Parts: sequence; structure tokens; C-alpha cells
Amino acid sequence: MRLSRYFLPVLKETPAEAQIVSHRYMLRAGMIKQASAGIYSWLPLGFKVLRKIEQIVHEEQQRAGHIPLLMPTLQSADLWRESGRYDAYGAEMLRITDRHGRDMLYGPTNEELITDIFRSNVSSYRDLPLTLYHIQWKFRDEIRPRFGVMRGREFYMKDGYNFDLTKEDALHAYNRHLVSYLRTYERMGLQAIPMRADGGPIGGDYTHEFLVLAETGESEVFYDSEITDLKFGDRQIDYDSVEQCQAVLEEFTSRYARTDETHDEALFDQVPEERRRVARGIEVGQIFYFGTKYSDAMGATVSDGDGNQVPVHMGSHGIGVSRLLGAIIEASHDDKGIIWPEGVTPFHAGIVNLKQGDAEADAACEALYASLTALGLEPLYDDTTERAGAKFATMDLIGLPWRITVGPRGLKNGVVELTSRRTGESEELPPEAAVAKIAAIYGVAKA
Ligand code: P5A
Repeated sequence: MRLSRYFLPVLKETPAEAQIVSHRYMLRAGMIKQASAGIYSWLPLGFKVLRKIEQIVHEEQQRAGHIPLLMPTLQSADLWRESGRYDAYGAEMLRITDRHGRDMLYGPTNEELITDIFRSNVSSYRDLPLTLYHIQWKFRDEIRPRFGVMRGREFYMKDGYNFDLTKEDALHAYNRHLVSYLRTYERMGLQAIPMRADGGPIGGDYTHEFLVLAETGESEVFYDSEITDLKFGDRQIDYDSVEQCQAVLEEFTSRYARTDETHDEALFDQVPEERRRVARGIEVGQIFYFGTKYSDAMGATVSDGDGNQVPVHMGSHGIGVSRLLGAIIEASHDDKGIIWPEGVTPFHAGIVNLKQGDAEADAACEALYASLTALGLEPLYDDTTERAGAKFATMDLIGLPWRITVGPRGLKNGVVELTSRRTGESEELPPEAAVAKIAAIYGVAKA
């Protein structure tokens, strides 16, 4: 993409309404624009990162064997009356009446809708196990939407639902989600710690939230500091293996880690004092096992092979896809702007032309642009006539992990400058070597 043809409305001023750094930078970098309280338009740069995060979520869900589908945002109130949640959900549910006077709602979650799909189509244990998921907009009329995409009213969520014959099978599905979530967050450069939590309006009493530690997080958390040493890394897991998934769950949940909803002082006191931590965290996901809560209420049963009709065991599993943008920025920024982890960066590298209009500099930039593009990478080429200082400030603000700076002086010596956004370190090297280095970082072959 050439900056002169892009739509990147960066702001020089810090917007007064933004209280936390991720919200400030998302507004300043022209990623989002508020449409009304807690509801945002996703401008091109923000939309690009949202799509990258969504893609990682899809890949990891499908790696775990979960099947994508797409359910609507508007739902009929009738299903929610069956489960008993139509009244129970309260003021957070946005209720709508259509022209025929039918009660509708903008879905805050999809347990009822998916249970209805299941009961209409599945009747035998032979079709289990089954996990279906989608990534779709949700609406919760939060009393205090704030911090930009962090607590929106309209937000983008991956929500998945498992259907199993037995509790044991459903707990394997739970563990499989825990493993796939660890992988998912690490690919985004995040450490998200599973912590025992409360079922809230979704239900069940076996649930973990995934928290990214950050001072600006809305949840108070209590944990054993040893837990922060755990890394999932690049281990290969067989998602069908009950033992392997169970082992990961045990490894990542055996130390004390709880949100304030389930915090237990007496248990916490058993953690050696020097390892006890009280901190804040951003909830980027939550997994639930709630047994037959919805299948009992809505009559979702299967034949069990022994001539009985039994209610299916279920769980649901959510990732806050739009909230993740905020969480990643909270975890990765400096006083100049965002620092995108390579896994989610909107563009792989920036190209800054220090002297637009200089034939040699222009040609060198065009050649870099063509080489990176040929590798399947997406560079953002600042081909405007702005001053160098302004170009650098924009690149730092929007946080591309790598910048190639091209100017007549370097070109005389046959070099360009490659700079890491994270470390600020620069090196001078021939253009082809800069391209090779970026290709290696992103794991793409140089033709
Ligand atoms: C699990 C999937 C559920 O709704 N039903 C389907 C279950 N869980 S949850 O914890 O309530 O939400 C899942 C994740 O969505 C994000 N989230 C939000 N993001 C932005 N703004 C909001 N107002 C908001 N509410 C929830 C969180 O990341 C949460 O973990």
C-alpha cells in the first residue's frame, strides 16, 4: 500500500476522552472512530488488524477440530424464553420489536440459537462429539462502555459451543479449548493466564477466564508468580488425545490464579509469600462447562446407543476478538506509539522515502516495494512529501515492527537503513539484504 493512496487519518492531538493508552493510540493512529457510545467504525488500519486477529482465531479453532458456521446478530426472543434467560439477562440485552410486533434482540451470546440448531439436526450419539463456532458481532448494553474497544457495547466475539454425550467428553472439549486458546494468544504475542472465575449469566461453575496482566485491566486478579514462567511455545498437541490436553490443563491451572469473583484468601495464603501477586488483568477470553443447563431447558437430546434419550453436555467458549486489539496495545507500546507483534501487524514493514521526488530514492523505494510484495508481504510505503520527522512519527505511532529508510546519502554507499520498532536499533545494509532479513523474520521464502 502506498500511503498517498491510503486512508490513514492520524491525529496529532491526544483525544481528551481516551483514558488509557490503547484507546488513545487507536484513535490517534486512525484505527477506529466512535459512532456512538461503545460503538465504533473500524477504519482501514484498525480493520486490517481486526482481520489478522480473526484469521489467527480461525486457524487455531480449526486446528483443534472446531467447525465454523455463521449465525445472525438478531435473534428471536422465543428461544430465550425457553431457556429462561429472556428475563434473567436484564438491561444488558438490547430488545427490539419488529413491524409485526415480534420480540427480537441483538444477540449478546448464542447458547440458545446454537442449541436450537443442534436439536433440529442431531439426534444420535454417533454425531458427537461436535464443536461449532462463529465469529460474529455481539451487543451488550453495558452500563459503562469505556476504554474504546475494550468495553464496547457492540463488539466482535469468537464464540464456540461443544456438544458431547458425557460429562467426561465435554471436559475434554473444555481442555481442548484451553490448549487452543493458549496457542492463539501466544501467536498474538500475548501471555494470557487462565484463572478460575465465575459463570455469571452464561452459567455453570466450572469456568476459566484468560487474563492479560495490565495495570489498566478491569479485573482484579490474585496469582502465584510461578505461573508467569509458563510458556506454551511450539509444542505439538494431538487435540484428540485426552491425556495430552488434560496434561496441559493441569500444567497451566495447578497454581493459584483466580479473579476476585472466586478469590479465596485461605488458599492464597498457602502460596509462599514472595510469590503472591495481586494485580490487574484484561479478560480476553473465557471457557465454560455448564453441563445440561441449555439442553435440559430446550430439549436437546440424543440417543445414547442403549435405547435412551439423554440431554447433551455442553460448554461455551469465547474470545474477545475486538477487545484483543486493545489488550495487545496495552501490552506492547511505548511513548511514541504502538509496537505490533509480527503475528498481527497490519503491514509487515514500512518504507520511508526521505526524499520523495529524487529519482534514485524513488526508484530504490519502488524496487523494495516490488520485492517485498513479490514475497507475499505487505509493505506500507510512505511516498508522501512530508518531512522526514513527520514520516518517522507516523510510522512509530502506527507501530509497524520494521522500517526501511531510504535516502540519497545511503544510496550513494549502496545501503538503506533497517530499524526495529521494538528495540529502536538500526543497521545499514544493501536493499536486497534488508528484504532477505524481513523475509526471514516472517518465514517467507525469498525467490
Ligand atoms: C462464551 C462464548 C460468553 O459470552 N458465551 C459464548 C460465553 N462469555 S463472555 O465471557 O461473556 O464473553 C467472551 C469474551 O468476550 C469479550 N467481551 C467483550 N469485549 C468487548 N466489550 C465487551 N463489552 C465485552 N464483553 C465480553 C471478553 O473478552 C470475554 O472474555
